[in-house]
Amino acid sequence: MVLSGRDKPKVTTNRTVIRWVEQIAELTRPDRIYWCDGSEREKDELTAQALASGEVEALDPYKLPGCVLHRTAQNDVARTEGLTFICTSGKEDAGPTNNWMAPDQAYKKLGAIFEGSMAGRTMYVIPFIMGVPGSAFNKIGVELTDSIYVVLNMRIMTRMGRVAWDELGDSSDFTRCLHGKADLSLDRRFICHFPEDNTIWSVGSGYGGNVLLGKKCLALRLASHMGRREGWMAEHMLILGLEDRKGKITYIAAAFPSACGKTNLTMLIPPVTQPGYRVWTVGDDIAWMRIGPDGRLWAVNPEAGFFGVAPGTSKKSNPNALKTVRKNTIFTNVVKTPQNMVWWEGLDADTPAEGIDWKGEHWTVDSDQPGAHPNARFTTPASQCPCISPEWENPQGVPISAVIFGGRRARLAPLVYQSFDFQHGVFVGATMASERTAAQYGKLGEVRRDPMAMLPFCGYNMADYFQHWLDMGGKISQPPLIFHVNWFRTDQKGELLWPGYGENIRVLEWITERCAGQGKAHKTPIGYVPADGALDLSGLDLPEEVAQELLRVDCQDWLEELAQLKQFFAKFDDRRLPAEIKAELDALAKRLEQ
Ligand code: OXD
Ligand code: MN
Repeated sequence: MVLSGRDKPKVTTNRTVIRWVEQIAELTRPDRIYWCDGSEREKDELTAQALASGEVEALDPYKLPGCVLHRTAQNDVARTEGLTFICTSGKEDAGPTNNWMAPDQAYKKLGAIFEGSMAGRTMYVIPFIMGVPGSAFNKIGVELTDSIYVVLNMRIMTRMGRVAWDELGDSSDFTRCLHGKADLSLDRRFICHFPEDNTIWSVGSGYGGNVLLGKKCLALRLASHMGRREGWMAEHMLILGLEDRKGKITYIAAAFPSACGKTNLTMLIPPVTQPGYRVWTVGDDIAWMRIGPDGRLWAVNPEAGFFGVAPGTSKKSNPNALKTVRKNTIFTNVVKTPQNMVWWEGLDADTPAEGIDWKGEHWTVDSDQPGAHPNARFTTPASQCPCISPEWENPQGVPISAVIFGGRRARLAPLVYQSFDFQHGVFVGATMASERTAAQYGKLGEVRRDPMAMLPFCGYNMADYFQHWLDMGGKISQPPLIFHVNWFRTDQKGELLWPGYGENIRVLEWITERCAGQGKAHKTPIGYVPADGALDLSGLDLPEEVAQELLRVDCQDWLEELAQLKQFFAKFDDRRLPAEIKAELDALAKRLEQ
């Protein structure tokens, strides 16, 4: 098919892009093709169209200027990991933790669903940059989609439009991203990644994590693959700068599973008891890290916005996020109040007596159903965040002094511990686990192993991924220190022991002290925990026995954990699993037995 008339692009002359768009249009047969330029006028026009079609709804234009509300289909509210595939020629290259489909079979299967699926619809062509324009870290993608919601979200989450066409020029080096809503049925929903072709096809969903293809699909699944090939790392990590009382900023990258508080931690406001500290946000979800000329690891946030979990976001948990979302934000699956404001469980303010819930139905505060979906989201520009780091768009990134791994463990893991060295740190990351949250389908609360919080996002065999971490460690002359945190330890009654939120600064303080060669620690079989008195607990009403319980390492519990770890690692081909991981397992067993 050759594009003609209004379907012809005015924004690019890139032959490879045009030929590919023609090819996809032949398959999906849209009524028209719209080439995005990223302008404000385009945003206004598309928003007006989306309002007219009901795809988004208006909110109070004075209190929430530039904001709209969207509801997904009821069967389409989270990432569908069971329908997400890595399509490499060899099955073993996807590994035992990914779903795999042969590339030919995947193109055929999804091709049949895409066929004619855009008839009566517009296909939007969205060029986007993951990374900062002009940075050597950049990757460029072009997403074709039949969803205006996707276009409006991609405007916030990426640098898109003319800036991306300019950056791409005539190059054929871009990720080919195809998304179609098709009929949104679960049995015709697939999210397929083709690392060997730099291609992503996603069909049958309208949920952000499945359809904003720059985010999880490109910036993690494909990028992790690219990073391995090109010698860098794509990680599911927030990036923050912690400024101390002397004005020194230490940059930290931290991996937590989805919906475990990355956005809250990266926007943390220290309590009044900890004056002089300040947290600067660089990113809340993804870090691309390379070795700099100084031998340190430098990290860039490739995104331009936050796609954060709304429920639980409150003045207490994250006042900076609430300030960020006051304008130019897309709210998905939250409650709409009669005043055209938004509300969600855990907002702890302005609770409406009634409203329209995430399903679009009348809802009252006495309802036994939540008004907002537990995985309701806000999509908001990072530039609006009050604590955005002045370095967040630095094309070189920021130097990382510490890496934190964390999970939601009611019992096992102490509040914080430090690995013995980089290799042991890789093992700590590889053995991460967390209780399941609402960001993915499945049973809530169940413990699942989630190495480096990358289980759903690693685009290749995780055994090779562990090896890549170890190889990178061998090349970084000034490696970051590696820590593990657990804000979620509970007592016998299931009550959280640690106050969390802003008080987490106390743990970050100890971590930065360790990075500066200070901060006292005590050696345990699993790593270094803060020595008595090393964690600043002043002004915190925490009984001594609770403080001790938070840092306790129970060898019996860890021996049970060890058995589960062995089971998890047994999933991998023994020849592929790095010897260093096996050595660390043995070493942990020995230390525990002693
Ligand atoms: C996210 C996720 O949306 O991890 O960031 O699910
Ligand atoms: Mn995430």
